[in-house]
Amino acid sequence: MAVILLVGPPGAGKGTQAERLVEKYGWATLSTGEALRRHMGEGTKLGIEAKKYVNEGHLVPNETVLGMLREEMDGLTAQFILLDGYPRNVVQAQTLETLPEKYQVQLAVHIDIPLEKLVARIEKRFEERGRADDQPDKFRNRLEVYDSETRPILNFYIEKGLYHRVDGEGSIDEVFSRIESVLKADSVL
Ligand code: B4P
Repeated sequence: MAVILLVGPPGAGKGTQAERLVEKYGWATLSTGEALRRHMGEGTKLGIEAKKYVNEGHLVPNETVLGMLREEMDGLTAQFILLDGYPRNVVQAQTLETLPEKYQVQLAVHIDIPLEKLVARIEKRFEERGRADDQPDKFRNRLEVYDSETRPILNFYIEKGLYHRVDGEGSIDEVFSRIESVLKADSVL
């Protein structure tokens, strides 16, 4: 077992591409955003705590997310785990390195996309699904948090030789085949 990270700004398509990879290759996926939304929907203690941060477009405290991540990861058995939305800052990236060998990162795939494209996608998703954190002012917060807290993890993985950039513009199929090329080049596929 090994971990493949999908990294990118909110709305880059991490969740969308993870779903496609799971469908085609039968891997496991774990989205911290989805897991937090599930806890929020079920009104668990963790969900009530997370809601204050998620709905404002802020990051949930590291310890809260880590506890949830460990719990979710321990139930997975696939050859690869696609981690979508974790790590979100350098401390989370360092924390991931302290987990057992089977949870170590083999590859960090950065889905890179210009800001204007993200805004259009999220506006569309807000109209369709009404996610509280997709409201324009909350979404702006999420982009700022991405720039200040999450972007630095790209360098963290560049320095470790695990970083791969994928152009996130174009159709879902086009982005998917670019990700497949990266995975083939790294002998994951
Ligand atoms: P996430 O759930 O991770 O954010 P997301 O916006 O859903 O990102 P994703 O890139 O997955 O977008 P998607 O595929 O849906 O996080 C939400 C919140 O949870 C965070 O703000 C934070 O509060 C909290 N959180 C999560 N992880 C955390 C952590 N580790 N630590 C602390 N807090 C954490 O794509 C977006 C839209 O674009 C979709 O509607 C999709 O249909 C569309 N789309 C995708 N690809 C497309 C393409 N190629 N062309 C056109 N449209 C496309």
